[in-house]
Amino acid sequence: MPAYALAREAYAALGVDPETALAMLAATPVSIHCWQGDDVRGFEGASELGGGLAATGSYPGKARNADELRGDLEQALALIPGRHRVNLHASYAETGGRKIERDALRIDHFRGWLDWAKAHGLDLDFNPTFFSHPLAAEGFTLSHPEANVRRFWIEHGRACRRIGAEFGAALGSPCVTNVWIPDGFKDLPIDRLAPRERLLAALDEIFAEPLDPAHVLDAVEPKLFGLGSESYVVGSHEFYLGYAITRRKVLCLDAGHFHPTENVADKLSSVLLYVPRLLLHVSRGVRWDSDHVVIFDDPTRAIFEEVVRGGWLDRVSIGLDYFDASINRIAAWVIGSRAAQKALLAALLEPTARLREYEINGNFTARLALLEELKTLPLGAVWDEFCRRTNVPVGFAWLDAVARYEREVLSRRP
Ligand code: RNT
Ligand code: ZN
Repeated sequence: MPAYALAREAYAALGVDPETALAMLAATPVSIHCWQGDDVRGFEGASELGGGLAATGSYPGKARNADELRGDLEQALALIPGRHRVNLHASYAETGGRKIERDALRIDHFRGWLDWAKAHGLDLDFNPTFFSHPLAAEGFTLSHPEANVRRFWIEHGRACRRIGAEFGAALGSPCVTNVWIPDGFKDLPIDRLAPRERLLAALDEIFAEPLDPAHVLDAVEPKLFGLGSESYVVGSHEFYLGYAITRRKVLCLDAGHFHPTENVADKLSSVLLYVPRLLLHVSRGVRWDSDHVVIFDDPTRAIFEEVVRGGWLDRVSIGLDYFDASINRIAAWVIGSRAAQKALLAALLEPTARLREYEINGNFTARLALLEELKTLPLGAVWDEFCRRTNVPVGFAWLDAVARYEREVLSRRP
């Protein structure tokens, strides 16, 4: 009997139908971040990556322009099962060689991306870029003490929101437009309040224009600390949790933005009591917010288990956020996307009702015993079946395609 038929029987014995899980998996897009393809460089000719972000490694072949980046994304997408979204940053605008300031960006500078997305059946998400820019060099943007610096970044945020709304309207799927700013102090601040008051006012200005939530969903992303903002981050968790609750915004939870021992999965059931929607930045911090490639590990699995157990797939947007320059960048996209999807599939294959019943009845012995047995059920056979049905390589074979692309395309980039 083929492996998938055996797997179906194994799951059926626990009251789980893998067909239902596969249908849910196919219907759940992952937003694939463009910035893994070029180490978060963008197309503005930035000499170094700002905002305390760091992509370490010097693997050859990174994309140098929009055509290369889109070509690389196409190769990655051909190896990732299902239908997905692509997540852009404002720094990936195509300005035809002319310098367009970030506060003057318009949908015209993203036509190339929009046409490409349409042609490939992809939806788009978006991010204003509040780093790698001279006006961010002092470490402050929306909370900068000078009004004219704040004004520039507010206008950038407003411009990006409109671009997001245009993406959403054109593609028929709301564009999650996510605000993350690097603002903070390396060393001990005296006034922790004033920068937060300024950020609050600036965000309210950015979001003042009424735009259709069917086209754009506003998200805000908190962080614990960054390189150069070790002592104080203006946009902390408490700041943005309060903001998202009072302004009815999407709260972004980046898995790397907490103390390394914090349980990010545990947060979902609390915050979803109060905020309308979550954006997940699926990432992997190793000792710090290092943005390693996502793998099928326990913290990632736990996050997806919570999403599925809570029935929140319709209130959670799933996006990837990592950047590793030490391995083939297309492989990095494929590994991380497939790992996130596997974690989601594993959660969808859980006999949750049964586990819940054990818990309600106080049968914690059976709860723990079954959770352990589930770990060695034939998840791999169901995953392979998904890849087969969606016409992407099954198993390790996908790496052959990446190796060929590296030989034929990446290795020719100086
Ligand atoms: C930074 C945030 C943010 C960025 C991207 C590039 O710590 O995680 O999401 O990684 O916007
Ligand atoms: Zn993030």
